[in-house]
Amino acid sequence: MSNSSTENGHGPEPGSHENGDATIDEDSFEQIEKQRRIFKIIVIGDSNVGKTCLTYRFCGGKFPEKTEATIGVDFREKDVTVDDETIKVSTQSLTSP
Ligand SMILES: Nc1nc2c(ncn2[C@@H]2O[C@H](COP(=O)(O)OP(=O)(O)OP(=O)(O)O)[C@@H](O)[C@H]2O)c(=O)[nH]1
Ligand SMILES: [Mg+2]
Repeated sequence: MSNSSTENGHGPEPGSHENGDATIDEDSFEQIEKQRRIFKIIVIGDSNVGKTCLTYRFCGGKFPEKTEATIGVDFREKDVTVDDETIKVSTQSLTSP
């Protein structure tokens, strides 16, 4: 089976999208490789016990001045390096029933 891009001895031009694949430079690829693991933390608890403050403090590094009751889900993310691997920690603070 032949491939039109190699039949004439020439491969695809660097950066070409001949095969429909988007090209990606090495740095970006390494970045994706390093960040591919995502750890998800779900915080559940009674109303007004500090769930939003806890995730805000963890992801933002400081305690919020004031908070309001969460309606639905409160998403936050933070990159954390563990043993030379950068992981993404995703927190979800859920509203209480
Ligand atoms: N003293 C003290 N107050 C806190 C602490 N954590 C949160 N609070 C206060 O508790 C109140 C409620 O905090 P939230 O983080 O909004 O609570 P929550 O659990 O997300 O509340 P809901 O979204 O309504 O379920 C706020 O007035 C905070 O300032 C803490 O560690 N110490
Ligand atoms: Mg909340």
